[in-house]
Amino acid sequence: MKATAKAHTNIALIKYWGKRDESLILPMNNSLSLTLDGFYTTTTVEFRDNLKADQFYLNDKPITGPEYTRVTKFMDLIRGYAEKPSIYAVIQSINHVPTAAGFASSASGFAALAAAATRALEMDLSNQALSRITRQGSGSACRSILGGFVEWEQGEKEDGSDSYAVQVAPPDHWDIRVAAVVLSSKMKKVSSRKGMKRTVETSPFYSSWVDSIPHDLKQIKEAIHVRDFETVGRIAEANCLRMHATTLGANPPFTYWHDTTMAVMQTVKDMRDKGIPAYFTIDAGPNVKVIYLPENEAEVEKTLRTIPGVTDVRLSRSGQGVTYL
Ligand code: 2P0
Repeated sequence: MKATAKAHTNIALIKYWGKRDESLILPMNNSLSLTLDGFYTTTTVEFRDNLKADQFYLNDKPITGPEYTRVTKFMDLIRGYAEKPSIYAVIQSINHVPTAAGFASSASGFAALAAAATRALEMDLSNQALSRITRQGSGSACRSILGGFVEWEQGEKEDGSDSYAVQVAPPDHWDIRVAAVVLSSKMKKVSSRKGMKRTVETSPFYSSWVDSIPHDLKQIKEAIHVRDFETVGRIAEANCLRMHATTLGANPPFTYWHDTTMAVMQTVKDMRDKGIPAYFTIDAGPNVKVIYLPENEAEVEKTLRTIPGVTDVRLSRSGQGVTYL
């Protein structure tokens, strides 16, 4: 009754921003991401007969409080699916996702946890079924079940049975790279969960955001298929800007951007003016991710490192989906 799984984080090129069902974690729109090989979580789940509750260790430290509650509630869900309601586990997670790099470790974290726990319970699930379960831990995590370019289909059903991730192209389809630009700024103030909820409930720009998704998705999938980098980058950047515009219309308004965030955005545009194809995207925090092609790696990294306020640049390639160790 023991299994270990490894899952990578992912970066959304078409963002997930807003839920239509908060408890089942059903999104308002489809999203599309690239799974990244550089940042991952490894989780071991071992069920033991003598335990009266789960134990959760993150990077070898015992975890309590809200973080523990979120994990054990997710384990309850998996126990429910397995029809084994009162068997508890020791969960050991090692995060290779630098929090400072602005990646939500929840994506790789819940993907690795779902994979390890269901494997330990010998549930033998398809990727589709595993993605559906993972989604209920954290939305973006359902995309990390698969490698390469991945689309999370929002689905229409109230029970969420048609809301899961599908692979658009495998990692070896296209060597496209991502630089995570780390800023010296502090932790974000509005969590993505609270930020998207406030935006859905109060921003008059929200419906325009949702309306814009099908066109972005159609175009970006065509461009991924033919490896048209400029179209992929242009759409991803515009989609990111539109997502962030919804937060400015929220009540109370907010933004995840800092001054250095905008300095990085400007530098990326300047690189393009000099003929280097690079595009930015930003999640629910101040850090910036830059997508570029392998032949421009040295120049992109060097340029990003010169920006005042940038403390680190971490490079990553396209990564694979969940694996079992
Ligand atoms: C994304 N983000 O598509 C978007 C873009 C942030 C901005 O998914 O509430 O941690 O657990 O479903 O998945 C972050 O939200 O939120 C996110 P929950 P999650 O990557």
